[in-house]
Amino acid sequence: MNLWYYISTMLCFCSQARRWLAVGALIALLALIAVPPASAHVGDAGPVQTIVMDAGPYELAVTITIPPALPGPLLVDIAPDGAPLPETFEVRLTRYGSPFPEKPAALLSLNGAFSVTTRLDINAPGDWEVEIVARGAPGEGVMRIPVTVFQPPLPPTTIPLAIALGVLIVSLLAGAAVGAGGRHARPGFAGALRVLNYAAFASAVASAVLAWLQFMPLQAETTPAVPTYSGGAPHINLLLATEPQTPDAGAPLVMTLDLRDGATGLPADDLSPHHDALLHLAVVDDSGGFFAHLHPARVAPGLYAVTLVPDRPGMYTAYAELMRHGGSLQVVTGRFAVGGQVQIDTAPPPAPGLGVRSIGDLTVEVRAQPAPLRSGQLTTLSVMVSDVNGPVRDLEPWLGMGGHLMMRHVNEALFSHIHAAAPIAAPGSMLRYGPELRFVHNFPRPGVYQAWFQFRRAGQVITVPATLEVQSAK
Ligand SMILES: [Cu+2]
Repeated sequence: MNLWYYISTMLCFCSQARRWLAVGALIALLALIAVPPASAHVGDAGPVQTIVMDAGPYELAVTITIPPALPGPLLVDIAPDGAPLPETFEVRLTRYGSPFPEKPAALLSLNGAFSVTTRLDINAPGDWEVEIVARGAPGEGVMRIPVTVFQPPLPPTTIPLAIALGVLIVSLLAGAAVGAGGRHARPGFAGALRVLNYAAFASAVASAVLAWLQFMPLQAETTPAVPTYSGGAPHINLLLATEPQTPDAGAPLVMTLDLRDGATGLPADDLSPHHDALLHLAVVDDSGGFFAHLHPARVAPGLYAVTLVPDRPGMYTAYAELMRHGGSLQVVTGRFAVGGQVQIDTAPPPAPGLGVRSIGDLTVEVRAQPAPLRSGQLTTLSVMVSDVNGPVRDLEPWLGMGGHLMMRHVNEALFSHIHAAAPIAAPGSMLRYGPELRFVHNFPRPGVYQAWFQFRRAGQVITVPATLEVQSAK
């Protein structure tokens, strides 16, 4: 008995129930193939992305989850990241570049919760924008987050596979109908059944081969491609403006950052999230006494806005750290002037050097290894954090990191942003850090550096300013 005869006999005499079961399984497989997965294009960090933005008076951490298949729900989770707290949120969705609808897709109230979540229906791949309007007693804040829902093109084997599976289903169904009621033994029916069995067997083999080809390359390309530029994305020019144009110390000012493509001059609206934000902004006055680490809200394509209260008159520098799709991190700067008087009650004294200082109810020791600091050598700077109960081990991730250190040289155009040498935390992680946070750096030049160590505890971001004197290399 040859193999072909054996298989056709098996197919011929398999029970009707088994045939129907096989048809059901094939239909389920077809449904699976018909819905290709969608995935995030933003952040190169997978379908879940947290974005921190300062929208008006509120700092909000928004976690967006791209649907795994289309159509599907886009999950938007909004968590205030400290006081003041808004009371309500309006959430709107639109295609990128189209006006937002008048009527919000969701109206949410915080009501004492840590966060609120809503689902927005996404029915097509491409670029979208999510608008969040936060309202409360201190006022209103707006942010607009660009979201790209990526849908990979169908593999070339999809249509042949669907045809092979279709032939398989039809031949099995026809075989079930022809062979019903014991007719498979009758001469005319037996011949037809044999032909149908051959068709079923051939299409089953073709389906198996095509299915293998269909799913193998998908596993190799789980990360969608991001648009890249030949030779890297052009640089960004920052146009900085303040409202009022000549702000006073002690009064709020609204800073707008207009980002333009260094080649075309058009708005640069392809920022890739990095460290939980599209844009990290450090604002420092020339004395180094004022420091703010902010995350301006995107309000329009390439346009970001943030509110801050400078505490002393003088010249200020804004360092904007950003990353374009297909580019690497870059820092662009802008300058602005503040008038008025020093706010004695809020302006902090000059920052101490290495050693112990008190910050609120914490004792923080700033250390350097090796000491004294010298340029051109690998140096570990660290903060040792303790409170009345001893060393602190419950420092929370902030922007996905255990700690941040921003530094600049007082006389040179040197700005650095260093992260603590510690594990990176995923959104919602329960990872805790402490008591020591270490930062590794190589000072390129001797001189005086202004430094700000930052970490988070009990939901509050703590800033430890320090003045570091770096001697010449030996
Ligand atoms: Cu930041």
